[in-house]
Amino acid sequence: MSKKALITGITGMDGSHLADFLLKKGYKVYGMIRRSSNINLDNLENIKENITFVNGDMTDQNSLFRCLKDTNPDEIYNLASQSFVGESWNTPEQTSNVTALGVLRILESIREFNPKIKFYQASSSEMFGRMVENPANEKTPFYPRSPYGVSKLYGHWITINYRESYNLFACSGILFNHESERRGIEFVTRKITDGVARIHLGLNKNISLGNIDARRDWGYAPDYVEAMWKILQNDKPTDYVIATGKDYSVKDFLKIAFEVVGISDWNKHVLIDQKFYRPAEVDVLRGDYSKANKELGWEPKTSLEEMIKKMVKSDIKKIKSKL
Ligand code: NAP
Ligand code: G4F
Repeated sequence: MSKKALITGITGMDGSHLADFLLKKGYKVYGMIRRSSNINLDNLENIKENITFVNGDMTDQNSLFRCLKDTNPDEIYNLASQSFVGESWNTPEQTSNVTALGVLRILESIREFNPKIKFYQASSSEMFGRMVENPANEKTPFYPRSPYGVSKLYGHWITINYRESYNLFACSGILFNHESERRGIEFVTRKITDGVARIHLGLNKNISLGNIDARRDWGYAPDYVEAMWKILQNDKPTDYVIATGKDYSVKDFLKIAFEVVGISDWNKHVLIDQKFYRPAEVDVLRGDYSKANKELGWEPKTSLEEMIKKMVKSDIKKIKSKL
C-alpha cells in the first residue's frame, strides 16, 4: 500500500515541489490549505488533480487535529509559515502564532491522535542569524535576528522537546536559503529575476533593493525537498543542516542574473531604497551539510548559475505569456 503524506504549506514554493517529489515516489498526498477569499493553486497547476486537499489553519488547533483524523498520514511535512523575514517586523504576533505556536499545535495533535506519525519541521538558517560560527552546523549556537527567526527557533526546540519527551519521530531540517521558479516575488532572488526579465523585455528600467552586500547560501528548492524526504526515511529521528556550503552576495546574484540577458553593467539598473533595509540584518549565512551528506547521502545538485538561469528564463516566459 502506498504511504500517505500530509503537507502543510502545500501552496507555497517548497510545498509544491515536495508534492511533485512525493507523487513521483508513489505517495498518496494530502495538502492542507486555509480558507482565503482567493485560494492560489498556481504552483500546483499540473498536479492538483492528484492531491487531496483538506482545510486547516496553523492558528486553529481543532482544525489541525481534524486534518490528522481525516487523513491519518504516515508522514507530516510542516512547511506552513509566515515565511517572509521582512514582514515579520510588521506582524510579529501573527508570525509567532503561525510559525512558532503552529508547530506546537501539530505536535500536540500527533501526540493525541497517533504518536507513530513521522514529523518533519521546516527549521531555518535564520535561527543562526548573527552567525557565531561560519559555516554553521547542527551544533552551532543560535542567534536569531528577526521575529521570524525567533519563531522558527521555538518551532525547532519544541520539535526536539516532543521527540525527547514523547519519543516521537520528529525531526528538523535546518534549511539554508533555497529558491526556484516558484519563489514568492517578495524574496530578493525572485524580485531580481522578475526585474531582470522586465528590463530585458523593455517593460521596466530599474530594480529597487535594500542591502545588496548581504550574503546567503542559496540552493535550489527541488534538491532540498529530497533532503526533507530523506530525513524522514532515516532509521533515527535527528536534525540536519541542508545547504550548499557556499555563500554569495546579493550583488553576485545581480551580476549573474543580468548576464543571463546579456547585460554586463548591472549597477546601472539597480536603485538602493532604504525602505528595503531591515531593523536588524543577517549579514551572512553559510551552512555545513556534511552530516546530511554522511548519514543521508544527500548533496546539492544544482549550481547557483544554473538556478539563476532557470529563474530568469521562467520569468521571461511568464511575463511574455501575459503580454
Ligand atoms: P512559502 O512559499 O512562503 O509558503 C508558505 C506556506 O505556508 C504557504 O502555502 C501558505 O499558504 C502557508 N501558510 C501561511 N500561513 C498559514 C496558516 N496560518 N495556516 C496554514 N497555512 C499557512 O514558503 P517556502 O519558501 O515554501 O518555505 C516553506 C517552509 O520552509 C516555511 O516554513 C519556511 O519558513 C521554511 N524555510 C524556507 C526556506 C527558504 O529559503 N525557502 C529556508 C528555510 C526554511 P497560503 O497560500 O494560504 O498563504
Ligand atoms: O530573499 P530574502 O527576503 O530572504 P531571507 O531574509 O534570507 O529569508 C529567506 O531565507 C530564510 C533561510 O535563511 C528562510 F527561513 C526564510 O523563510 C526566507 O525564505 O532576503 C535575503 C537578503 C536579506 O539580507 C535582505 O536584507 O537579501 C537582502 N535584500 C536586499 N534587498 C532584500 C532586498 N531582500 C528582499 N526580500 N527584498 C529586497 O529588496
